[in-house]
Amino acid sequence: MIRIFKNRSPLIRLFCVHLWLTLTVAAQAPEILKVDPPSWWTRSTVNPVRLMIHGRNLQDARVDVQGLRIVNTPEINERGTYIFADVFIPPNTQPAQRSILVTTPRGSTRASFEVLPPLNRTGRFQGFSPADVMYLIMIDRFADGDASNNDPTQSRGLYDRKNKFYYHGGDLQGVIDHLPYLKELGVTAIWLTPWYDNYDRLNQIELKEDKPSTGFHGYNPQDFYVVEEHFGTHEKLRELVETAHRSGIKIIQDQVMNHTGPYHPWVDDAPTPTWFNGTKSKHLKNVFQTWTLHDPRAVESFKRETMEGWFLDFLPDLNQHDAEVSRYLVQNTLWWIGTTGLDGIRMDTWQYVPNSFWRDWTRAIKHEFQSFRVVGEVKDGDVVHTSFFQGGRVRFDGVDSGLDSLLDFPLFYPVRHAFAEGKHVDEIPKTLAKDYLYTNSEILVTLLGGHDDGRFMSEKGATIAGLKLANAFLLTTRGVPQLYYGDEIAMEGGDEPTTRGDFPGGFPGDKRNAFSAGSRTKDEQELFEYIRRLTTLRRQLEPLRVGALVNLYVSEQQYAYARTTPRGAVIMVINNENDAATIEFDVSRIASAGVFKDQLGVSRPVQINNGKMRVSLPKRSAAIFVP
Ligand SMILES: [Ca+2]
Ligand SMILES: [Ca+2]
Ligand SMILES: [Ca+2]
Repeated sequence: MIRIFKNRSPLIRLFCVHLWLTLTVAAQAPEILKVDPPSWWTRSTVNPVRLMIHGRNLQDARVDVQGLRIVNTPEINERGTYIFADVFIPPNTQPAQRSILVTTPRGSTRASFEVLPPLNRTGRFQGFSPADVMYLIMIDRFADGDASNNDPTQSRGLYDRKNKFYYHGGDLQGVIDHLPYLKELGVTAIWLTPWYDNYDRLNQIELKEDKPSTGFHGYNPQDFYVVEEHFGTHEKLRELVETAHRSGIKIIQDQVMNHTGPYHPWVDDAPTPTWFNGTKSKHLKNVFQTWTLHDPRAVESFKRETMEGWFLDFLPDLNQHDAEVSRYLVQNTLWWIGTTGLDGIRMDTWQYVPNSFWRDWTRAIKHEFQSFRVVGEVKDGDVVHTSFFQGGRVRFDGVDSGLDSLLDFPLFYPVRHAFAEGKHVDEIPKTLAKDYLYTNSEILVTLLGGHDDGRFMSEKGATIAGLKLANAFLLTTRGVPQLYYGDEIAMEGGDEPTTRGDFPGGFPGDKRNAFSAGSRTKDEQELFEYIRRLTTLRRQLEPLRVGALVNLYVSEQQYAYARTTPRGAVIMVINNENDAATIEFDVSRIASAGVFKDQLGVSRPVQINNGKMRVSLPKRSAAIFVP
């Protein structure tokens, strides 16, 4: 500046100073980059709604929303990059796009906020129950219904079907296109892996097999309010929920509240100083001492590395004790439900988030959507540990988390051992014997496969006969059965990347289409038909959905149990041995006489004599007996 002023006339100097001032002020004018949430509905239990306005030069800002009232003094962070403002939405507000005006002494700028009508509740926000058959879909790997989003402008170069760590093109349209297939299989609820917008670049932090990877799995959000561009749009998501509901299929959203992806903009510009537990350069690393979480003797500081440590040392751990974080996450959850009509949530990494936060979060959900249900992921084989996280009881920490359901990993491992590896089947009733530790074991989500474990068919010793037995057990025992996409056609994949293989026929250029019976192999077709038969029986026979589970007979490789209601009973017999077996057991509690017929075509009808049932089964087979 000084050099420019030298040897200039006073008039030119004056002009230069004026220009410099104008440019400086313009450079400091406020700018809005994003508003979370972008919309809300009238007559919500959340009112006022807390807006988080992200931008630049927001110091000393005043916020006005067209036709609505800001009811607090907005809080603004020191760097002037975030404003928190409470907007009140009177019940009779006309749904419309509203203009948000942010004014500072240096200028003003606008953004928009939409007031929506509340969605009609009929057939929406339904929750899930043991009457459902859930089906887990990894969106990117199921079906590509829209090739135009495979290599989007905002994230070029992340699509490569030959690379198992890149996007493969699967999307929400692909799920819509295959709803009839799922209906045919007997599915009534779909759990979709996270559809949040994940990072638009290669991940250079988490190398996979020494090479950069992508966020195709969905668990590394860069924006909690946007649908990933490889998967579709918010409109497409709404279309999926509506179409699924019309087919009698519910939608379960996979959410993550423990951490963000490594490239979330918050990492370099946190909305509050305590937004994360630590910072990118200084934080604890997660040590996964999860047993400390249910230990009444562990002091809080002992649990910190597990509760607040960053996963793998690079997934930024959100601090739910920060009131702004807590409020942001609660509203984010309600927004997805309230703007789409979805029915349930599967919550990732449940145990690494404080129970006190979950109490507030579950209360907020139930307050607005009474029938809604949540299943939490606590990946642990121990019932003592897992059951601690279920709600319905105040624990030693003085908190009832309010959590409805858990993924039943304690049952998952014995099921794999028995039916894939051929180990003793009695591990299953021994695990079920611990059900009293749960506040409600009937609502647990049971599974024999998922996206974080190798597939059933890749276990040592796995056979189609074993997989049929596993499905027979899963679809007749207590709980809400969850299938994993592709297990119904015996897909293989021994580890995390290969367990997430592409469904054959879901992608352009696939050699065959296993969605269609004519293209399935004999084994695939036999298994598909068997599972379809089981889901049909579960739908037809009330005891299989709501009956009490009663163990009738257990030996190393034979297991008999009943599902009973005051109106009827169904008796299951499983022979897990590689030889035929005959067993006899007492059923006097269910029937003293009469004939029971097998619904799976394995056993001849069985006559009950003096309250005893004698059953002969071929090797590795199961029968479902009804009077
Ligand atoms: Ca696609
Ligand atoms: Ca993205
Ligand atoms: Ca945490």
